[in-house]
Amino acid sequence: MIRARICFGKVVLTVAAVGIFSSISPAQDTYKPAPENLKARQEFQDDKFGMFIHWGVYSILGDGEWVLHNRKLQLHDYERLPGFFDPEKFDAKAWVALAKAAGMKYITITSRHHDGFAMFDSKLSDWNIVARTPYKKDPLKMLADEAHRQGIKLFFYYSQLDWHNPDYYPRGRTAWDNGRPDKGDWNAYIDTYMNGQLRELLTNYGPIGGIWFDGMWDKPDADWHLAKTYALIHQLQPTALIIPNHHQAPKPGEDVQTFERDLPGRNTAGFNTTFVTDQLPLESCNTLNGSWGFDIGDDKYKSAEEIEEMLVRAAGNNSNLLLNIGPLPNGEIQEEFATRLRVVGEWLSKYGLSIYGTRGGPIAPGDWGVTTQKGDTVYVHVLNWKAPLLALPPLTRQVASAQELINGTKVQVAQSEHGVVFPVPAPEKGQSDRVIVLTLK
Ligand code: FHN
Repeated sequence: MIRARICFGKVVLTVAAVGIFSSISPAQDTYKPAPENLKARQEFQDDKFGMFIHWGVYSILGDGEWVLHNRKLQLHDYERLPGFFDPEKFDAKAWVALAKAAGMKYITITSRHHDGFAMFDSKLSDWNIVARTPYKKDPLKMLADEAHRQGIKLFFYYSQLDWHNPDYYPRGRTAWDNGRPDKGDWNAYIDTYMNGQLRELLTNYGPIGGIWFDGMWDKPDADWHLAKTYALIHQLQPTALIIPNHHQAPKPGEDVQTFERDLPGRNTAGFNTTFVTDQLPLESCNTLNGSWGFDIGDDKYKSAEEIEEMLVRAAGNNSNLLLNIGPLPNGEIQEEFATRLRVVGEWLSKYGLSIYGTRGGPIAPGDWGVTTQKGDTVYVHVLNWKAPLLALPPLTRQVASAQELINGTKVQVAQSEHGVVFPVPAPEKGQSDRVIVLTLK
């Protein structure tokens, strides 16, 4: 059911395709990460916890970021939304401060989602917040400046899938009922439009943490010119990490493997690969309630304890957690999100030692809990264990001493070739994690 009405007259390409990428080598098959890129990967792993933000003109409708597709809205109707998107309560300082209060070390925000609407000042098209909204300002610039001021990294989510630009053609799996036209120039879309916008994001916002790609799954067999795009990013900012949410095994030029609503190697969500690389940092993203973009009917908020457990399980699986909130259309972050995040931040001020800067520990994660490790220290996170003694598989190194993280109380450890056994304190009310610190000889 393709409707042939064309309503894209407003897409204006102002950058010529020829010449702008002439200095970019497409030799990504031989991609060797620059030393500063490798350092950025390590820092990323150390950071462990990030804030994901889905925010766009769709937020007005309070029905998630897929509302255009799900409600089969016509593009000319959807194009009315920017006319009343005026987030007068948006406060970059408060957003960054909240992320920091939550113990998050980076923010990943939608620079544009599948509706293609740029939440930044783009010269590639007027389908952007500065040109089309009464707000007329660039929130990503304010956020980038504030992130730099407060010392937190900023990543840009960028949807390769675009439901608005006619050159995103042939269409993929989504948005067939929105009056999109039946012709377009795919190469122009990728080489001129998308790469042009990426160049803006990597040029006009100071040092950024990286680009978080989404949407390739819409056309898994298409030629996305990845080598060219990845080379552009690495040339413009070698420290910027490429994080592709294509749900496949990592490809040359990518810097992080990410998993959606699942821990690495799991596929309960139904779209992740179970292949897990041991060459790249890992990240798992999830939602604080059930939605990415603001959904007025969604009150399935996870408790602070559930979020803490998600973070601990991610760390024990050698992964970061990127936790999403969908701000209101007026720019506010609702209290239901903020209060929970602050509680997690307080918890991290006590337990952060066992999370930040660690890697997955020596013992396989299980329902009982996980381990993390930093140098000679192993943190045993007991998450789901009711018995007074815990027996773990053998460690290759001797335990020199053991104590409870929270109060330093000494723990008696019995170690043999059969394993490591120690008592675990009874959990206190609302306690998500009991951490035993093992110092190895
Ligand atoms: O379709 C998107 C969805 O809206 C959201 O952005 C998530 C975040 O991981 N990713 C997509 C689907 O893979």
